[in-house]
Amino acid sequence: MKCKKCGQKASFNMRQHKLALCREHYLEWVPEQTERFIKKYGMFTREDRILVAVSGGKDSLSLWDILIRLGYQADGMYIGLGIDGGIQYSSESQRLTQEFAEARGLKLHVVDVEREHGQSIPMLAMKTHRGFDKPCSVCGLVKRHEMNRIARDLGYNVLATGHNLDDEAAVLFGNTLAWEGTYLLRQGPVLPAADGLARKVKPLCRFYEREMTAYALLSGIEYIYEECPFAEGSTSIYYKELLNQLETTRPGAKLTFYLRFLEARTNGLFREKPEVVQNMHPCSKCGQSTTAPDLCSFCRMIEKVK
Ligand code: Q46
Ligand code: ZN
Ligand code: ZN
Repeated sequence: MKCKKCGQKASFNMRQHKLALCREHYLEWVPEQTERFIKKYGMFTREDRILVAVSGGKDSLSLWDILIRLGYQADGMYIGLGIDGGIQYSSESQRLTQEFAEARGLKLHVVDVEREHGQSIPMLAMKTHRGFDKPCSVCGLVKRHEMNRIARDLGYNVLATGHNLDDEAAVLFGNTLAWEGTYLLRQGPVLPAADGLARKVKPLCRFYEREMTAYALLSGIEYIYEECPFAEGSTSIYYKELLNQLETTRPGAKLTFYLRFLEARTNGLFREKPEVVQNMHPCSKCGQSTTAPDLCSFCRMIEKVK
């Protein structure tokens, strides 16, 4: 297999794009494509202050790397979840993230959930009885809340996450199985800013997971290979496996599924339930917008465990 651009031996082949590239051209191609998606979906400009949520995994570190290469103002934020024991997931991912930032002279904000709110994610999950064995719902709530809080307090207007096509297709698959209109409407490359919450963007949403793995490996980014121990057996991993089977027999199926959805969404196929919009108001404690009567679900959880 030869590189389509220079004719040298290709390092990476993308069946779904009918494109093979050498290392050098692959490392050019990924940022070029990212820039194209940023413009196409109107994600941000070089004037925006971007906060990248970094977990120490290949996607978020690659995203940060790409945005810096492209000349955007992008700082990082790492949230310490306190998920240790066994593979020391949190401490190891934090170490790799800090090393990544130091080696490149980048600004990284580290938020430790336990130091900030008195409880780690596993402790919160246990005390609230929300997922004794799987703290993922608590974890998602905390991560969302903390990202919004840091972006607001430190004056970032854009929040970028490293979700790739496999992530987005799996979420889409789940939401489609249940025809979750409100979720479907809110899923996309850009979620506009609203009620003091920063705009949320996913610049990698059109890259396959294996494309991002190749990018991280070929550019020599050191990332945590292990997934969070709680990810094992999750529904989203099951959906990813199903979609991978489909992709094997029909290369490009995942991308088509996602892109056609974006088209349908733009064409007004999904609508938000009117009551959701009407009931939005700021939480009386933290000020983030919520549909709950007084405190948002994050603040209610923190009150409960106190
Ligand atoms: S970090 Fe948190 Fe994930 Fe671990 S506890 Fe679940 S949600 S699996 S992306
Ligand atoms: Zn080449
Ligand atoms: Zn609140």
